[in-house]
Amino acid sequence: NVSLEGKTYVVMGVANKRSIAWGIAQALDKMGARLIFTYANERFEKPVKQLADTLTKSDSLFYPCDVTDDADIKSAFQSIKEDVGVIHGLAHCIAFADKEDLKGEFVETSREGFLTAHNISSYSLIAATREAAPLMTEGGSVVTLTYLGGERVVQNYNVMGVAKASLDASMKYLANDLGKDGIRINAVSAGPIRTLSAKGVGDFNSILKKIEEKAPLRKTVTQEEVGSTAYYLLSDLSKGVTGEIIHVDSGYSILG
Ligand code: 0WD
Repeated sequence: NVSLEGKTYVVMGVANKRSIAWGIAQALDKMGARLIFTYANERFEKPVKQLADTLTKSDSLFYPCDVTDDADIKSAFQSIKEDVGVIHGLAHCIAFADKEDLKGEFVETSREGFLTAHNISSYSLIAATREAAPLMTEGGSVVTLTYLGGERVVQNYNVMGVAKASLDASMKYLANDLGKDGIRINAVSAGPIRTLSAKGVGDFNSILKKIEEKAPLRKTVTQEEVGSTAYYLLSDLSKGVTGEIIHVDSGYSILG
């Protein structure tokens, strides 16, 4: 165990207690980190603050940050700089696609739906990392969340799969840029977990069922399992690791 006492991490994307971001926040809190939460809009302010009240540490900070707006991202990290100065890492747990693009045939994807998915789910990593990196003056680590649908075709995942492929490649290019500043960036490819976002994916139940039947571990993964791998990537335990995708998926991705 490597303590995160004295370290500060920004967690983007806690919507409710089922959010994968919340699993990451709990794992970091358990190891003694101070947490900073950003949320998309006022609607999430109260629930995020209520969740943070259940953490062991009570020094969390909260900032609105709609990742479709460059000015919003800039001002959130500017405020974080003024309020805490140095940060040690960032967990990017944000994605969105229109529901109608998460079912049926991929070939029907509209230009607008394609751009929305890529804007929120992929470009946001680049924009947030650009603003966060200057605050990581003691070195740092960024983690993003991806999914198998970016590596191969997963029924109904459609445009989000293509956005995840873009996210994965962005993560690698960012790793190459940031390495010289002592900043690492990696992705966790999580198995399916029932969250608010997952509700949008057509026939999500059968995706979960397939994992229980076929994955080597014969079970779906938990937020806690994703959280502890994110902790590993955000801590010095993974000091030599950057540009990597770690599958936390009960082994499902090794199957043909
Ligand atoms: O099965 C799953 N649930 C998997 C999820 C498997 C593999 C990967 N993932 C990924 C998702 O694609 C996403 O990148 O994990 C990440 C987190 O998703 P989640 O935990 O499944 O879903 P959810 O709880 O709905 O969180 C998504 C967040 C929300 O949080 P906040 O508090 O920030 O609002 O993305 C947010 C959404 O509101 N979000 C935005 N945040 C800022 N600006 C925006 C936006 N414009 N749009 C959506």
